Amino acid sequence: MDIARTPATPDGNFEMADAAVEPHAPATIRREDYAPFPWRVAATHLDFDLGLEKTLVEAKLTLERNPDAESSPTIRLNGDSLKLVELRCDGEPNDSYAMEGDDLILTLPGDAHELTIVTEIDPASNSQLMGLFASNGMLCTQCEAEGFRRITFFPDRPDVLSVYTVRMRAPKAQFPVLLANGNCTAQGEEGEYHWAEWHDPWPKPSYLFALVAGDLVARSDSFTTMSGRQVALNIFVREGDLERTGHAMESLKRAMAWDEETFGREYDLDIYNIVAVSDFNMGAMENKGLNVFNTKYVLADIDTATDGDFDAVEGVIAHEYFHNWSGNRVTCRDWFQLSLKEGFTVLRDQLFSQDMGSAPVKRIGDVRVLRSVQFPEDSGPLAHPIRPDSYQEISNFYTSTIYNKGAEVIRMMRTMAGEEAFRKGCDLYFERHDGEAATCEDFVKAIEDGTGLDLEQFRLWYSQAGTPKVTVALSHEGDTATLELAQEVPPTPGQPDKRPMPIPLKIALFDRASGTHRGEQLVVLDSASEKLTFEGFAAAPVLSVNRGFSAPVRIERDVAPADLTFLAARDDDPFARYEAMQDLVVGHLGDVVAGGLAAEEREAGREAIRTALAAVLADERIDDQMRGELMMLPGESYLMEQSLVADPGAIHAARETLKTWLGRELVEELVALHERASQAPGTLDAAAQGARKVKTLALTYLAAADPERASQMAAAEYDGATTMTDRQGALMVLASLDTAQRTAKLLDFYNRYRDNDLVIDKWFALQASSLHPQAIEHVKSLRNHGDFTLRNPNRARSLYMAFAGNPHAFHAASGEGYRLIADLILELDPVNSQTAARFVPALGRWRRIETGRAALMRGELERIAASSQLSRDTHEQVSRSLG
Ligand code: 0A1
Ligand code: ZN
Repeated sequence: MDIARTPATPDGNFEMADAAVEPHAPATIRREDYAPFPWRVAATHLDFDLGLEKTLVEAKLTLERNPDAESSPTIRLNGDSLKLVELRCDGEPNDSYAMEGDDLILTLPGDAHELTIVTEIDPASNSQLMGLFASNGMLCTQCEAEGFRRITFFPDRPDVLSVYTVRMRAPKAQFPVLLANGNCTAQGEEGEYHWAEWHDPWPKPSYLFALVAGDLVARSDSFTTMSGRQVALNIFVREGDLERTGHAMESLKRAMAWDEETFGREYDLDIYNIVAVSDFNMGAMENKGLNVFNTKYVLADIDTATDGDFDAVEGVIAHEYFHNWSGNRVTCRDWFQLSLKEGFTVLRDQLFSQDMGSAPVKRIGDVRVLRSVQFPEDSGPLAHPIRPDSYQEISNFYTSTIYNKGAEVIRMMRTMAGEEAFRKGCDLYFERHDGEAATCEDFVKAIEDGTGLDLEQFRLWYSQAGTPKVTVALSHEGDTATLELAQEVPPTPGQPDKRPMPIPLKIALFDRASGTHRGEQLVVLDSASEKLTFEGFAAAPVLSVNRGFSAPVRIERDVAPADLTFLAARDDDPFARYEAMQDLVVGHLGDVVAGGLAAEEREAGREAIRTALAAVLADERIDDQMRGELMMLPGESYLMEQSLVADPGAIHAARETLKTWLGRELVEELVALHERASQAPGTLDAAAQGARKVKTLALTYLAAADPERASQMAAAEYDGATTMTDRQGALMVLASLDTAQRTAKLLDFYNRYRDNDLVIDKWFALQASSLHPQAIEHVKSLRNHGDFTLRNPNRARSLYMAFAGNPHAFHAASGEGYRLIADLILELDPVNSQTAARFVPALGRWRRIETGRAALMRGELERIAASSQLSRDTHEQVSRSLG
């Protein structure tokens, strides 16, 4: 059907913004322009005639005017790359519509209409993996954020909620399983075809729609909810993968029980389906009653998944399940509110994982991710508040800031309110907004009303970007200890001036002699600076601050290395202990990189670290999981964050030198630890997992100190491994060494797992992230490996994300690493723009890197920007990065 003719009247959904932009610059969508949609879609009936290359979709929309919105004579139905076959209004063919870009604009005279829209799509050629796409012969959808418009014309915005009924028809042999949201209400056969009808009684936005058709098998189980309802649980996978779904199923049941106990949330359908798909842009998707998962977060057994993979499966299964309330029952009014569902759901999954395993180790891991990913984002050109004010492409805002900082912001409210009061606030939020599309403000208001906290000033955490810096100084005179605190929120793009925010800091003052304190206190710093006094300290105490990482801030404390050594050995808060250890190393490496250290100063600095690390290795009061955390040197990305302008080469060299020295100094202790840990069984209990963790860490120190010996040990460990954790750990060590064992074991690993995509992803990633001097060459030749493809996001990321996160290779002084990533972005962009755009931030950090490298990084960004074919995703990220 051809494109029509009437002038379009825009309505509703932000589209007035930036009307007069230059042809190349995509429009900017602004939060302040929000207006409710003029129409309601009371019911949506979808009829799919499914085929890999050709699928016909008939959509019937029952429309009525929205009394809460400004009336409009037209309706805008979003579309993206759609072929319109037929359009009827109230049963009559209609060709008086207009196209505005890919959107369809129709004039509707009455108050209620029924629209019938037939579209044709080609799932097999959908390499963007948004909308309906084919993966390994199955059909599957991804609609968040704006994928539904690639299926049919629709008001594709989260505040338009509709009740969906879906009918699918497909060749039975090719697609024996037909799934959609809600409950299956009817099914039947027609010769070689069969059909199924699904109905979801819960009104939902289009981004939660899902459909799956394929040759799949399921692991089935059931869960009885707190009110006694039976829920059928199914995890659908390809036949050969069924055995690896046990952990996911157990995780799901644990998550369902935990959400009842901890948040009082019960599941609300009779069936909960999960489908695993190998081609997927993200981790997983919370579609109502039909979660779609990247196989990476479903499949796990001890031979093919590491302990970390097991934890990740549990965490992501829980995350998607928790969305059923925080996201689905209460959804977002618009995409600026994304953190409303994501920040809250991340917090919920973090608390769940804390309860399932070691809480301190989980907390440390979460903080490590925040600091190595979110902090750099918050101090670079892509910094944005957890509730952004504008965007061009919403896919670019699925960021660590929205997710991880969003979770930290809610966690702070919980810390200030206490667990019980926080729960009351959450109950109130769910009660008030069930069935609605809500805002971050609605959430804060509910927490405020439910807890009694005054969150007026706290709301700044939603509107101001940037990681606050808190300066801490403790002085002592007579009987009094004085704590001086000051905060500074740095300028970020578009936000030159900031106001002080409430920063909840848990603190304790330790008596040096006894190693005890008088109790933890919560101090809320809500002005630019503050002075607090503490009486009754005859001797100067040692300050432990931001315990448990109670606020997502950067602490600058003027503290003697001796105090850090004290805290590293004695602090009763595990996070603070970890933090002291990190600070000790960060301080020393910072001094080394800055240069000018006298030999004795350098000696004293590393001696303090050696003493602290030796104590950690010997400490019998901590378990191996925690020991592993304390053994880890701060990552290079975090170290680079410490200076305004970083020299990645110098940081890498200083860190490697320290690791080598520590490995040599503590060789006996490390070998003993390795031996002791090697006795642990290949089981999944916490003690065995901890043993595996310290075993590999000990090897990494030894590899730096004595490569030949470590190579022998790693090869033996590889050969004797009964778990993927050990096998991968040993291979990781070998991959960084230039020894004959490296080649032999890499080949063995490949041959052993050549039929398992997820494990072959590890094989690519290990080589791309190795410390080997020829890592760049390896990546170049792996690009041409027969198993490499850009069409599978997991595979593309396994090689190139691992490489972009490998500082010594990515930041090679020649600029070759930057070129490699820029080439990748240009090649991947037309195939899968969402995935391509996710590589841009690596180059976007150029302002924080020394001038020589910065010029090379910038040059590559300019080369990308010069391409006339860029997607909106990549265009936005590149122009912000150059901006
Ligand atoms: N809501 C999902 C994340 C997600 C977002 C976009 C996607 O499409 C490419 C897929 C998944 C979550 O938080 O789990
Ligand atoms: Zn989520």
